[in-house]
Amino acid sequence: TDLTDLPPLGNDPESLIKDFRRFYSHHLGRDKNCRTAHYLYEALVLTLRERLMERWKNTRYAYQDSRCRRAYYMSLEYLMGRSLGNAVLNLGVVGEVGEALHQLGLELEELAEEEADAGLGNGGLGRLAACFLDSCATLQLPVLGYGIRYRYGMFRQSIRNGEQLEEPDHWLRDGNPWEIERPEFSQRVRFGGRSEVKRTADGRLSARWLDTQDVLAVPYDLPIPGYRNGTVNTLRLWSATATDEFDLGEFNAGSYPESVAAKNDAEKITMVLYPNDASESGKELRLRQQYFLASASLQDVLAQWIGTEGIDLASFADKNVFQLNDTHPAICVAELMRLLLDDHVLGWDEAWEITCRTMAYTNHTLLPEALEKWPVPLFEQLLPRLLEIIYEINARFLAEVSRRWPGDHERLRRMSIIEEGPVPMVRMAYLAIVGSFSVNGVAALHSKLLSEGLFRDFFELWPHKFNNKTNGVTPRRWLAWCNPGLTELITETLGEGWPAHLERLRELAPHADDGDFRRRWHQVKQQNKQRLAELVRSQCGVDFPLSAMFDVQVKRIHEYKRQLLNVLHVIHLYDRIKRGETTDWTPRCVLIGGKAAPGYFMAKRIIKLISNVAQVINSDPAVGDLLKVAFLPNYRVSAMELICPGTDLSEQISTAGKEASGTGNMKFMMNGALTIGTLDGANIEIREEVGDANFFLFGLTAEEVAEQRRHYDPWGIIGADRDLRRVVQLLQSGHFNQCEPGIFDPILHSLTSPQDPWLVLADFRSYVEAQRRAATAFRDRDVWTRMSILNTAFSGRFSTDRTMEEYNAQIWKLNPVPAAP
Ligand code: DL6
Repeated sequence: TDLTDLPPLGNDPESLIKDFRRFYSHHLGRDKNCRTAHYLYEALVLTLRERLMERWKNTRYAYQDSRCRRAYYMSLEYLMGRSLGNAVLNLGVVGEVGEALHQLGLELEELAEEEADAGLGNGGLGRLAACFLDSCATLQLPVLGYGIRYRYGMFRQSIRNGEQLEEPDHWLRDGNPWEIERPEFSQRVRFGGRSEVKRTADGRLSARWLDTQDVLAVPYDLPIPGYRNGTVNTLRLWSATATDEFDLGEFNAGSYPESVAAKNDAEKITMVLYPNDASESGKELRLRQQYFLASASLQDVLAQWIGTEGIDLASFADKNVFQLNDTHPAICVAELMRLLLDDHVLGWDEAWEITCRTMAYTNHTLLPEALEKWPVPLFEQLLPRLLEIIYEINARFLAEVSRRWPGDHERLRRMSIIEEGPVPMVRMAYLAIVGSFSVNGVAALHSKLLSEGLFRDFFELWPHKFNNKTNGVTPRRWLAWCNPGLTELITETLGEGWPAHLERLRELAPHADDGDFRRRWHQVKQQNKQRLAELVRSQCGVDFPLSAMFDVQVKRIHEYKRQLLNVLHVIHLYDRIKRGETTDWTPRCVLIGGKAAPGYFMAKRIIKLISNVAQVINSDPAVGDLLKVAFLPNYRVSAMELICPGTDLSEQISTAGKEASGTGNMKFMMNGALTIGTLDGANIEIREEVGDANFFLFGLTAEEVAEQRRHYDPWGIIGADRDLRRVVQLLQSGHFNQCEPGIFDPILHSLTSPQDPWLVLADFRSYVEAQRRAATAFRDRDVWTRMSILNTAFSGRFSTDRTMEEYNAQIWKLNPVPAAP
């Protein structure tokens, strides 16, 4: 008998209420005296999870029965945010759940607030992984996500005296009702020890990895529901724990606690996410995390293969593909080789062919400091067998380079996976390129710069490997769920179904000329601004008047993203107000938010500057409602769900050539915000889609940036620009740090240095002019609303459904597998 063969569960409000009450009372053991909403939230999750379980099992069986080719998304980060609203939406039960809760005197939005954000990522890269999973499930692609179940996710940011404080994010404190622990699929991961190579009787070399310290990887599965299609895919997160073995020596010597202490060491591996978006180099624990994910996941895939296909790996590469999310999981290349050579006893050529046919690598940054390199001595001590394999991969690779460019020693040095130097380093990006059949960037400009610059040598060797896959965002979370007002208006206009066919938003374009439609669009925006204003009031204590332009920049704080340029413009507006230059003024509320890496001094100082400038401006009665400024603490996924629907102007102002793609830019566009931006990352493609007339472009191009850098003269620029001079003088005078002398000197120094890599001042004038154009357009409600509608209408390309279709058509080559109803 199939124990799991159960009658389907009803989705009508009565069935939902019955199950909800049963979970609340019998499963969670709560009664009428319970005072916290948390258990109501949990009972609702369990009610929905039961419904997901059926579909989850059916999806697994469908994949298994069709013996389909599968892809695995390998990522150290998944910025999932909350799951409740998304599950309700994707299950297609928004109305039914709303009705059921209404009958119980409850509200979905309130219960949803009880959920902790799953903040297992830093920013764009981790959130992209989460959007990809949603789209793969929606497209019914057999894709499984592998990641780490960090006990502590991205730190919680609070602001005290204008400065960032970090607090641990203990997101699992109240448990996680979505996850299913599956200890039966645990894997052993080895560290340390030594490698011993021997020649076997048949003359082959055989390696053994001995005297290792082992850790157990225990998987926790999270359901990833597709949009109203019956599919539920899996995100499998690994948690580290000690193996069961005692240290018998210690145990027999009477040291029971010492013999159990290994548990702590093992658990450290998955204790905390590294809170740095531009790479944490040289930290042993970080390398342990990377290898832990790679080894556990690859062993899991091989074990499943053997379970269903047997020990013959001849067709393994036809049926499996691994997408490496940046270099963080690049050690997969060497680990798959190790597993195939040492555990599955394949020869080198056979193992290498499988590896190169199954690995694909995505690069997410051009910033040199984010390109991971590991010291060879660290590798040798932690993963000695892996280092041997990397040396062998490198030797064979360099032989190929030599055959292609005989005698070109400089090129060999440049391309070697091992960087020479006082401490030799393993270049993880090169390992990923050499071991993959596909290398992609995340927006057209970024991919071009990769093949022309950073990876040029590799492009010359293997042009066929290189391709572009422009990022996207999932329209389910980033429009249908987060913006119910607009969703209702769009559904009324286009009918159902558009969230899974986002190109259909184009049909909104003709409605931009309809006055009544514009009026309703504007009304929705005002309601969303109201929600955002409430957030700002409660979090920052600042009142944002709804008639003002809401001008927003939320993202990690980084010099290349140029929050400083935004601040310079704010100071310029303040200076204009103080001088009485306020004819035809557009009132503006500037909101900035984002976390700084805890060790990034300049980023933290930028937060302090924003806070101080906000304090001075907001408390100056001469400014009043003409200008408001706020720094929003603890920017995260759930905050963005309120922010992007209520934004008028989206700030995407990085130095051209530095932002690989950006995805916040897409969320804002989808929700009808207009972009002020440079020709960087996906901004370029956003502007192409929506047209120059509906985008506020400014600044140097990537080529001009490279050119300017050679003769950059910030003092010359200051001298030639009266407005900029006043701004710099205000900063120099200590106007924003009257009781804190000198604290902004490092910022002034950086802005005025000819070495400033971000060329902030070079773009000041054209930024101010673009801001003026935006302000003028905003004053005409019809003009602005028309542009807003067109931004949403032409945002269809930025659905991750399109991105995933491209990955699938050109890299993964999977067939969609519908789940049984
Ligand atoms: O591809 C997702 C996202 C891009 O949209 C951003 O432009 C880019 O900065 C970000 N990259 C990282 C780099 N981290 N590392 N390494 O987060 O990726």
